[in-house]
Amino acid sequence: MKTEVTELLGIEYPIIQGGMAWVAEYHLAAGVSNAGGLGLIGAANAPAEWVREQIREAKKLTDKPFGVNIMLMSPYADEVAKVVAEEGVKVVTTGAGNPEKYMELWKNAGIKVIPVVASVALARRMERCGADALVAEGCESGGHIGETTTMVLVPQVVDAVKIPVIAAGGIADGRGVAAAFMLGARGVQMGTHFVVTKESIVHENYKQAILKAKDIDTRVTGRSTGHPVRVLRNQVTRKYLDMEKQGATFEELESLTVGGLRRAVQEGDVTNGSLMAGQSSGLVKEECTCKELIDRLVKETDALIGGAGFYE
Ligand code: TUI
Repeated sequence: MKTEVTELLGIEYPIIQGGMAWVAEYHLAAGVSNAGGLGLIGAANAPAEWVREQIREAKKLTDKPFGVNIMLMSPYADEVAKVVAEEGVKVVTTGAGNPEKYMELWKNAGIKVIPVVASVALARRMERCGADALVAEGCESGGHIGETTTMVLVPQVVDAVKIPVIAAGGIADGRGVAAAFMLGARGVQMGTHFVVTKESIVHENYKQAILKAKDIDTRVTGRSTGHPVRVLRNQVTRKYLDMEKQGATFEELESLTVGGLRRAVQEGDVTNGSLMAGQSSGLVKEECTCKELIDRLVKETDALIGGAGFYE
């Protein structure tokens, strides 16, 4: 599965792990990188020194390239942007914003920069300011999402830019990977299935909730506030969506979900916590190691399109 993305990043398979808040810490990132993909540490809303520590711990577990995802709405984004350059991180992905102001710093540090985009407009802008590749993330994804599905976003982004495009959103098996290649992607990013791996430190209750979820079990909260977030439905999403319908304010809605992702990940609070997960939850059937998952994805994809010239 040699593609422009494996060449660019110096990895074996063009499979990237999403930079999920609270979930994507160094054990998972190293697990994915050691299995031949690209693991990511999710900086999320964490302070820069936490990110520095995570980078140093990941380096102890793997000699392979790994990256850091910077969530641009974080109050610590400026400091984290400097830490990744200081620590010699090879790859940065960004989410939830426009990383333009950091581009020069990262390029000067030799970092490969891969912004996550949910629109053609931002894709074009990122190419112009020097991005090495893009993740085009459809709204099937978990967490903070855009408006457009993977099926229609990916080919439009592919048509709009010359740099390689990595597809994300709704991909959890070899059929999804093969489909992404046919849409013109040169790699995939997956989050939800990596939550349910042996290396993932996520609470067992959260993993079980993804394993049990069916096709219709996610909800998007926050459309009314301009911060749409896809999560598994539970007691708190029911209340949240009711309150949204009744015109609750941003502050009232925030008070329902503040700290909810941490409670779900660390304490296993699946009733009142925020279980960010994509629509691919319904495709996730069992927990396995990162290596088992990546080996299976490669085998399934090869059986579908190996030799058909889609990787080039
Ligand atoms: O960033 C993500 N997914 C995330 S970030 C996150 S942390 C969070 N926690 C609680 C509430 C809200 C967020 C959880 N999941 N994916 C990448 C992504 N980026 N999806 C959509 C976007 C995006 C949206 C608008 C990127 C840029 C943008 O506009 C930027 C601009 O200036 O046009």
